[in-house]
Amino acid sequence: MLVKGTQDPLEHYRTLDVLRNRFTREWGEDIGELPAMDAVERLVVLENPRLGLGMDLDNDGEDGGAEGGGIGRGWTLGRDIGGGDGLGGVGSVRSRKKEVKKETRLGLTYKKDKDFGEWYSEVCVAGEMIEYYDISGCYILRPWTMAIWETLQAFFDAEIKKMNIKNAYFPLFVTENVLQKEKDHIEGFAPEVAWVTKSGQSEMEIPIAIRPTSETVMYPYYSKWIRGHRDLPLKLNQWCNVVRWEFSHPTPFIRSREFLWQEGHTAFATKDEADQEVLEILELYRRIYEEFLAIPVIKGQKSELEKFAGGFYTTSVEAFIPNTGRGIQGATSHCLGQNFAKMFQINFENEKGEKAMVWQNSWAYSTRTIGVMVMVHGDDKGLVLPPRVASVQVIVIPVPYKDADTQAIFDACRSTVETLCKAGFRAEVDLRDNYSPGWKYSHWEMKGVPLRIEIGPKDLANNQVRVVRRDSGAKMDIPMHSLVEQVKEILSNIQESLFNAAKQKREACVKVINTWDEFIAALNNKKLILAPWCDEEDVEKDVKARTKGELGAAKTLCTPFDQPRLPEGTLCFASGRPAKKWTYWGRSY
Ligand code: 87F
Repeated sequence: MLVKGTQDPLEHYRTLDVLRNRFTREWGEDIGELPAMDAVERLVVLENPRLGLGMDLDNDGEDGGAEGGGIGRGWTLGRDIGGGDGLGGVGSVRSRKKEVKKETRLGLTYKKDKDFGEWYSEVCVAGEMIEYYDISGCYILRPWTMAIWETLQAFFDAEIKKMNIKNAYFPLFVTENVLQKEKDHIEGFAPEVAWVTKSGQSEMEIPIAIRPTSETVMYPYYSKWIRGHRDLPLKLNQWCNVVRWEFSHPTPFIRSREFLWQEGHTAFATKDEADQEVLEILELYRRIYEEFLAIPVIKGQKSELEKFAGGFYTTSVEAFIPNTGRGIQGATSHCLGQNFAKMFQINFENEKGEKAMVWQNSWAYSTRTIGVMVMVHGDDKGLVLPPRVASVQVIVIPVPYKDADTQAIFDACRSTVETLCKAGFRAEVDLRDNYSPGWKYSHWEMKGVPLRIEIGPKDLANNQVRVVRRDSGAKMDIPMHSLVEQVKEILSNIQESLFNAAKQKREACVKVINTWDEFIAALNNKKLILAPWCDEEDVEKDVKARTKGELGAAKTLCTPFDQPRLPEGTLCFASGRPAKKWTYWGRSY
């Protein structure tokens, strides 16, 4: 939509060069002296598939940077940018003011609070985390995603190595025979197993399954490798992909048909050792969520109904998505007991020379972690990345002005990045000359970069930089000489703020209830429900049946290790029987 002046100028011209404010016919060809944008009051390029991002640009001649304030300003809240004017070099200086009200926006079509599902998909794509693929439920993980995954991987891999857990790699395929060994537990999962039935045009003699998890792939070899107590513990981990052919609504990261994970499989001589490891691993999962992704989680034990059927007991970290009122299992650490040892004959000769069965654990976290991060921190401007996992923590953007010394500004940007990188930050500069500063602000906001540094003529003159926080939009000028110290402090403050804000939001959703009526009211209010429960399987089944509906049934999320006091005589909210524990309930992903 072009308003005022020429009706349809884009029909005649190949490109609108917003950086130079010129219409062009071919790339780079300047076809006249008339500045293009002067004729335009408002330019809306919404959802233009060629441009990718939607734009709504107002010709107010400002760069969208922060107004007002000089050296020594403190943080100012409230944003006047959101997209800048997109006019680049023309009028790109903070001090220039015009009458026209600013209403510039480059961004998302959907709002987080209004259309959460659509917002989530849009933010994953526009933030360049995900690209949709032509097979439903399969997604391309773009470098912006993989960098986060690699950060989490580096942390976890180093931690498990300290625990003397070794990496291995087992094949992707498993025969039907071996898969069936686990048939009691596989039964419920069978529809999700994907099979290879053909090679070229010929049917395979024996179809082979693609691993949905690797118990059946690995344990025959555990049986072979473990002979005596000196072979124990056997502690292996593998980083790999798995395939589960889900039929419910696929969602990037959260429910995809192929995903990346680590799966740990360990075998011990004693239950005590296994028990201890379950909790050690669970603590690492808590740290991934809380220390890296800035997401609060609840550690606890799964109910009998919700545990891994093949295991002895299951522990998990549970996160919560306030917008949908749904819990989400963040990662699981299972004690398998001796169930698989029986199935796969994983025996050893103990110190007394007797035959014994091993105790086993298995544990996993997946790329789902990243989806939870997008859901919890993202906002209407796009992704919000916690500094500890952001592959770019600081983006430096030059804000040139036609009369200013552009080269000097570019040099200052480069040297700022160099200083930051030398100090150990992940910083980059965006020197592209085909995008305006305003466009770049929006672009990097969409990608969730925690901190933006703008350098314009005034900053150069004052030997300072302007920094803008992604989480709050707060702005501050900082003198060059204290750049490193201040950036360090701001980034660690952003990390902490994100966690605190997420925790506060979650806490506001927790509802402690005692009766069925309170339970239903809380469920309808999208709460994370903490209820006294008798811990009987039939009662959980009954609650599921009674809450079945369009939004999905309520179920137990976990029984938190951190138990509030349960006053004597407290009754189960659902059955009226004596309550045994406090348990979290809710709808979940
Ligand atoms: C889908 C198809 C076939 C989950 C499945 O949690 C089998 C399964 O066994 C299956 N979906 N599971 C449970 C996985 C249990 C366990 N495996 C190792 C873990 C941690 C890592």
